[in-house]
This record gives sequence, C-alpha cells and structure tokens, in this order.
Amino acid sequence: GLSDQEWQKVIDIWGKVEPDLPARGQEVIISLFQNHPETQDKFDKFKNLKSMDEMRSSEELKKHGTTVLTALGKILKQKGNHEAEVTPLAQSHANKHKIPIKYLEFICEIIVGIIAEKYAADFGPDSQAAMRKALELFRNDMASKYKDFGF
Ligand code: 89R
Repeated sequence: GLSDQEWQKVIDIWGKVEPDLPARGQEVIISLFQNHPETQDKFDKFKNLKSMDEMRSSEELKKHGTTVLTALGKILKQKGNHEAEVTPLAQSHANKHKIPIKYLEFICEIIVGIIAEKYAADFGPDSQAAMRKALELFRNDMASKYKDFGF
C-alpha cells in the first residue's frame, strides 16, 4: 500500500486538478482516443467523432471526461479503502462495457502525463511516483474484481 505521506501527495495534486476537471477530462478522453483508437470503438456515442475538431466540440465527450475524472477522484480520496466504489465500476466496465484491463493502463498513463504537463510545478518526482502507485492499486483492485466476474 501507500504511506500516509504518499496518500497526502495524491490528495494534494488532485486538489489542484479538481477545479479544472472538465478541461482535463476532455483532454484525457481525446488523448486516449488519439493514442489508442481501439478505445474509441467501445463507445456507441463517440465512435462517429472523427476529426480533432469534432472531438473538441463534443459537449457529450467533455461531460464524459468529467464523469470519469470525478469517479476517479472519489476513488483516490478513499486512500485504498475503495471497495464500495471499485466494485460497481469493475462490474459495469467488465460485464457491460467490456473494457480490457490493458485500456485502464492506457488511461492511467495518460492521466499522469496530462497532470505532469499542466501542473508541473506541483507534480514533482515524489508526487508523480505516489500517483502512479495509487493508480496501480486502483488497477490491481479492478483486475481482481474482473477475475471474480470471470472477465
Ligand atoms: C469506457 C475507464 C474507462 C476506459 C466506458 C471506458 C458510456 C468511470 C474505457 C455510456 C464506457 C463505454 C462507458 C459507457 C463508461 O457505466 O459505470 O454512457 N466507461 C462509463 O455509453 C474509466 C475509469 C473510470 C471510469 C466511468 C463511469 C461511467 C463510465 C463513472 C458511468 C457509469 C458506469 C478509469 C480512469 C474504454 C475506453 C473511473 C479506459 F479505457 F480508459 F479504461 N471507461 N471509466 N466510466 Fe468508463
């Protein structure tokens, strides 16, 4: 697990991201689609967005980005005691949306990259390492639930 100090770094950097969740969420989803186009095909509501312009002007995409980062923030704030949040998320992403764990790795990497780009001064090596650990814990717990669901 993470030390208290590591969790504090995670909570602190998330506090910087939080006022900008819609913008950051939009960037995360667009970057996910651009870098891993197979992820876009999982969305009936987004698979028709082709150009960068179409992606940027989609209010629906921005809204979804906000939903994803809001859910992730809620999980991070549980500091590992996130069973109540992770179980339904794993359930829907495994059984309903059919999202491979590999895709979770993609998005977590993109989230770290975007935070590093936008909040460089507040996201030094220690904070970055702490965030990576927290996201790895989240992914591991999702993977373990996926296994329970036989996905
Ligand atoms: C896909 C990661 C993630 C990834 C979808 C992916 C959308 C939170 C992918 C709709 C799809 C498809 C949907 C359905 C969806 O359903 O539980 O409305 N996700 C919905 O047609 C993540 C991560 C988080 C997260 C949520 C929430 C919802 C939702 C909340 C709505 C409620 C529900 C990890 C950061 C595949 C592209 C916290 C990825 F590849 F990145 F891993 N979701 N999602 N998602 Fe998804």
